[in-house]
Amino acid sequence: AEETAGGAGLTFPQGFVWGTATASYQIEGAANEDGRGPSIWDTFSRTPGKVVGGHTGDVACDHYHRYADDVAMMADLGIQAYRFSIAWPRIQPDGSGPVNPRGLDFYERLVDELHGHGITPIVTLYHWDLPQALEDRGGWTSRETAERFAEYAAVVHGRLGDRIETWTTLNEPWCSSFLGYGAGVHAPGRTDPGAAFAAVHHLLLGHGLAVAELRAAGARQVGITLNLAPISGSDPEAVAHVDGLQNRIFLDPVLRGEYPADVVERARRFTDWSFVRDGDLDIIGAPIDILGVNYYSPTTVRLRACQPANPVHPGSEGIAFVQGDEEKTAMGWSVKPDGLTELLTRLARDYPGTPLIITENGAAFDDVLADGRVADERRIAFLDGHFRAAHAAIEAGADLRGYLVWSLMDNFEWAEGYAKRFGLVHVDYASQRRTPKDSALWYREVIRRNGLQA
Ligand code: GBH
Repeated sequence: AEETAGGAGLTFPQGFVWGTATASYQIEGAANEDGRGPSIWDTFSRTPGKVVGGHTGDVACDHYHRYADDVAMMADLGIQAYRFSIAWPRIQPDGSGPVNPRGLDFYERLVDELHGHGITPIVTLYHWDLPQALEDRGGWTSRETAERFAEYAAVVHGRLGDRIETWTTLNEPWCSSFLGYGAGVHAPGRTDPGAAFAAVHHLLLGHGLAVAELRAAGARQVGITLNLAPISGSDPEAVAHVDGLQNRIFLDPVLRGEYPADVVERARRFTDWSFVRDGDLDIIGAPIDILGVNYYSPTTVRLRACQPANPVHPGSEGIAFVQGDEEKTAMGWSVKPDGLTELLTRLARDYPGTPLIITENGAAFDDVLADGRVADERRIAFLDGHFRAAHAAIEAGADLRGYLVWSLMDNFEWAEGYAKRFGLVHVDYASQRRTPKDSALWYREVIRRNGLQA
């Protein structure tokens, strides 16, 4: 597995962290074990028609039982850091009140196993598996959920605080709000743009309240992960609309303590913003130590009369989302490594002073396992291109500290079920056998060299 995708050799800064990422509902399985309560993704995935093939996370990669082998496999692959998420419904089955110690036990075992193999754990406190009991009381449209989230964060820190350096609060609140409450393609499957904006605010408030709890408890490094994308197009108004709803509605409150005025105006059709209370933005804008960036592809927009609104972008009537003839992944997403350079340099320019880490980047391709091998040269080329793009951003001044590839292994790809494979490691769901793909062996070399071979 020595093939490289071409280009000059290059080396990353000393101390640059290479790793992989996963999320609880996508890999753990054991949905009904050791006192775990139901989450919105259990409910959603069991609702006919919501997930391709009717797949659920009931078994997934069975990581809950196989975590020790999975950690050993990561160590074999030279992985330096592992980003995983904690399932809130394992810790508080009802979303509040009594703590389930067996849930905490699992993550303590996982973290100890990682440390035992010299792998740095990076915790995500919320990667979309909201306890169903909280959704039944309004979910993220309710202010109460933000308060419960901060309590949950404190509970987790109470058990793991002495062995975790880096905490991130939320994964991709854009997906939770606009896909979950606006477009209904993710759990909880609501289709109300007004609810999506309320969810945005309460997710951000939950982030801010959790940051305060983590700080008070002495957490060393605290941040949030956002899915961000450069938006381009010839019409500035269309670009501002989509950039506002995709990027600035999260970046500005977290890093500047304010909602962008144009986004507030654009959303007035759907909400009067009465859920924003005095003092909330001070809480949300409290300093963070690191910004997690998830990058998959850029977005290009164009004005087109009579174009109906894209349900994931409220108010986007007249704006068409266009794609060129560039390569697409199995998700249909454009392969555009340059977008990553553009995104990172924009963050360094518009939001200076916050160190960055890529908490997710990767791709699904139609992998074939044959004779114990997956020759996924397209994934190698994808990663090679994106690593080069990240390096270019560092050269241009972006303070990028690390790179976590999505994903360690094939897993439950949300509404796409198990049909889409993002892993560096192939999973045979019948046998639960793991097979490192060629990309995993190539990545091991990248990590060993801290860079790319010519
Ligand atoms: C992440 O979300 C999640 O954090 C992770 O759990 C998930 O498994 C992984 O990515 C892969 O999906 O249609 O070309 O406009 C990804 C968020 C938002 C990225 C929508 C792609 C649309 C690209 N995605 N975006 S396009």
